[in-house]
Amino acid sequence: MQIDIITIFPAYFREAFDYGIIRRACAAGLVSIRAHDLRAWTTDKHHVVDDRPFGGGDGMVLKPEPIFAAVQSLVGASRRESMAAEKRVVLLSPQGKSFTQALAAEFANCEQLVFICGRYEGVDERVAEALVTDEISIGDYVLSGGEPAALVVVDSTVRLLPGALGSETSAANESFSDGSLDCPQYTRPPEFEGMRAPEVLLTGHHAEIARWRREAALEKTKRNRPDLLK
Ligand code: 9D3
Repeated sequence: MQIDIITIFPAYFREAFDYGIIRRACAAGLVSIRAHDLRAWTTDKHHVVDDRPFGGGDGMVLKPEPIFAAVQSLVGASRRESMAAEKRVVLLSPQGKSFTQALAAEFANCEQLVFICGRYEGVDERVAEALVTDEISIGDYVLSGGEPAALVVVDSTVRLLPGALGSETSAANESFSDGSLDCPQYTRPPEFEGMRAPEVLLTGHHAEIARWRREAALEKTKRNRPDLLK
């Protein structure tokens, strides 16, 4: 898989993929991830990527020309209809659809993902209208730009690539695929500052441990994420 990130802050991503599962996936050749400076696709002397909004208002809007040129050079097309189904052009924006595990699984089946990181007050809407296949938000809170959202989407997608996870874990048997959260985990010491790990976990009684874990996971889900049980 090829992943290209279009941003005015390429250095933000410098070490972001150098850790853990994502690093292993890159090293194994499952994916190649590159961050590109949007300014490389400007044609004016001062490499201007933004301009004032038509109709007035505060802040600046990312201009369409450098973004269309960037996608044309990275994908080989600058209209959504002329792109292969296995290529997706993703705009990270507060106005997007909510990102979900199901969409991460869809992205994991693609051959190329291009992420456009918004900044300022927004991105010229012709980008969303004609170029982008998926306009995505990662949740209902305000970020200062699309870059942290791109990290989140890339991380959750790349770990789903076949071979990215060790054989001990499989993406299929994770939380969010079955509608409840993971159970609480404990490790040594059995008592820490007066707090004991649940005795049942120390017994080696596998059937009782499994039952305790199911119930503890359900309790935790009721308390922290009742929406998952509805
Ligand atoms: C809706 C807020 N806008 C009102 C004028 C201003 C604005 C806030 C934040 C415009 C851009 C941004 C930058 N955020 C993103 O680019 C972004 C984002 C987010 O803020 N929250 C959740 N997901 C995402 S994906 C990209």
